[in-house]
Amino acid sequence: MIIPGKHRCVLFDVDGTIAETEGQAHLPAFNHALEEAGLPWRWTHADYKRLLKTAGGFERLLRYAEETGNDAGALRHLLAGVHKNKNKHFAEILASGAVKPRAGFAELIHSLTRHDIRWAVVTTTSRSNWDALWNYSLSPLELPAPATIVVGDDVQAKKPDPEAYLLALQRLSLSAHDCYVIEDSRNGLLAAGGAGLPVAIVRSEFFADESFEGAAVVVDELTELVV
Ligand code: XBP
Ligand code: MG
Repeated sequence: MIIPGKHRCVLFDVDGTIAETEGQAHLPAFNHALEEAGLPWRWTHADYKRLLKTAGGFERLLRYAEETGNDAGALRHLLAGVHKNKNKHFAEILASGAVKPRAGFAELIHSLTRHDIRWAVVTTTSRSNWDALWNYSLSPLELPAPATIVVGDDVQAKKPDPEAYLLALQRLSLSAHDCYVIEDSRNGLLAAGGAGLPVAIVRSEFFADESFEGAAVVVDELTELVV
């Protein structure tokens, strides 16, 4: 668990951890963008659960193209446009106020602040998606700003590669044993674990039944991590 006096920063994953953005915003935004591109693909909840094993929305589209027997290389340009449009629709959904942070998120940040523990963001989603979540869902909470924000645009390799976590440690000038990670997916656990960081898993809509072997603790809600 998070230990005041020992841990100096808690690194938060975004999608599924801070808010249930995958089901509430990314999935409907993908389907909207696919429709607007004139593609017949529509993703069900079950399709998306499987596709989420691939981190990165663009990479997810390429994988689906391959799986369905399409020439992913030939579709690259089209799918880059679909991905951009998906993120536009994602921001529109967030702007509507439909996506709230998970229960206990603000309480957890305030409890960390009381113990002089900072918080940071380590996600491989696009920068624009983090900005939308911050502007529309989180800024009304009046939280202290994150110590650093690492997004997908900052790295070459997305989770489960540890690059995003290693970059966060470098920016924070902290070592792995000074920090603690909260993630919701196996890819996130592998990424943080690969950087030598201890990880708490908070179960989320799409990843609740994944294997979390190696996690320090697995909880259902962020409230259980309040210090
Ligand atoms: C979450 C993801 C992201 C989002 C979509 O990454 O896999 O790809 O589903 O975001 P993390 P983009 O677990 O690091 O938050 O479309 O911007 O890639
Ligand atoms: Mg996640």
